[in-house]
Amino acid sequence: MKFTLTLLTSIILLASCANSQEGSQGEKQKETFTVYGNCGMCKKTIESSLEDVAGVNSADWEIESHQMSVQFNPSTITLDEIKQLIADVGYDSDSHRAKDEVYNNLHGCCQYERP
Ligand SMILES: [Cu+2]
Repeated sequence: MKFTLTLLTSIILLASCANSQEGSQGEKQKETFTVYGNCGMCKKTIESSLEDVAGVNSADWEIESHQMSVQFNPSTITLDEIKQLIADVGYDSDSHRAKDEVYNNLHGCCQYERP
């Protein structure tokens, strides 16, 4: 029984390893969506929430249009996870809402009008 479990675990590990190798071959997806915010400080906070995140190749938020453009590897990270990371630092997007206490901790000038 224990042996079977170990065998199963190694098969799963091997399979996920093969998966991530497939992903590292430069598969890229580009998405644009709305993230609510006000200023250059928001831009910094929003963009740095995706800095050094595995699977994210680029992240750019435009102050004027509130448009977030991300380029990422969909086999490493999902769009949903990306939006959640942005919500975690206090910013609402078209589908994910930041927690009130995180929003309330934003700098006064960054407390954008919530959708
Ligand atoms: Cu701001």
